[in-house]
Amino acid sequence: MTDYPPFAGDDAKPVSYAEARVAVLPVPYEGTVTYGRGAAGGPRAILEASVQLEMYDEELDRRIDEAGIATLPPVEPGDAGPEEIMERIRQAALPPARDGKLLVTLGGEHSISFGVWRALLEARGKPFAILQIDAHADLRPTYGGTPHSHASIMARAHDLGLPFVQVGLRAVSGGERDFLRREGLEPNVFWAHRIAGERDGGWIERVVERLAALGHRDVYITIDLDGLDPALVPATGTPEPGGLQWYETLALLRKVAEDRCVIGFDVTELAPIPGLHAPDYLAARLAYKLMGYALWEGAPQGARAP
Ligand SMILES: [Mn+2]
Repeated sequence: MTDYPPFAGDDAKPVSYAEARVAVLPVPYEGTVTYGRGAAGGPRAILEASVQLEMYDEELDRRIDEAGIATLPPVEPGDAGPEEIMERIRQAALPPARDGKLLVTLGGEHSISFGVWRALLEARGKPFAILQIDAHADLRPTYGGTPHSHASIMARAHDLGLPFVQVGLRAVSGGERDFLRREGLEPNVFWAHRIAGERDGGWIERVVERLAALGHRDVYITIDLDGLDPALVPATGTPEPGGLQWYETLALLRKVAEDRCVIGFDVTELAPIPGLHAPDYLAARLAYKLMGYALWEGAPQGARAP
């Protein structure tokens, strides 16, 4: 279970944990998935795909691994319940959060973000804004008998007092829509069908404006891979037609990193399909690109490279 390769494998610049500016935390957990299974295999698939990454990034014109990438031991879920898993994630995320690393969590199902947010709140002593890329609002108060369901993660963000902008939504319950309206959160939702009608990317500027209006310079990005077009990522538990394309996803992430201070992110809900490597590799490339954007494209922060 623990014999994962480190992110980017032997090609990456070898660094100690102390030297690394990026900490990667694998969380192979899928306790509450409701449709397709397999998200527990996400971290292994992403890490194994990351070994194939080209370290040089033509867009940033540098090797992103020069920042130093340390891969932490995975959070082993065993047969623990959701509450205990969240506590284990919090404990694992706390040291890198305290050390000011760019914290990159690889899921696992989407509920895992909660443990990471608690660690970041505890380590930093102040809230931050969240950018969520997802097909779903994840605003059900509970689901399947637990508040720590993949379908409830943004309700937990709301509980924690972490404001958010949601991008790519296209499968939302009436109750979730009511919640968005009642709480005045609709201006922070960027529906997938609206984005699809604006392929010139004008919406990206408005996402950045909405994030800025939340009043925190620091932003955490939570990526449910079902936010992207399932033609790109069929390997996910609840694929939904439509969604974000590759280059607009990158443009959004780069713009957010330029304007805000990205303190961490997660990539969740990859449920690998044997023999189909493209989604695994996409997830690895997405994580690597976002490391680069976060470290070299924006306002100063502790983890930022010189
Ligand atoms: Mn989600």
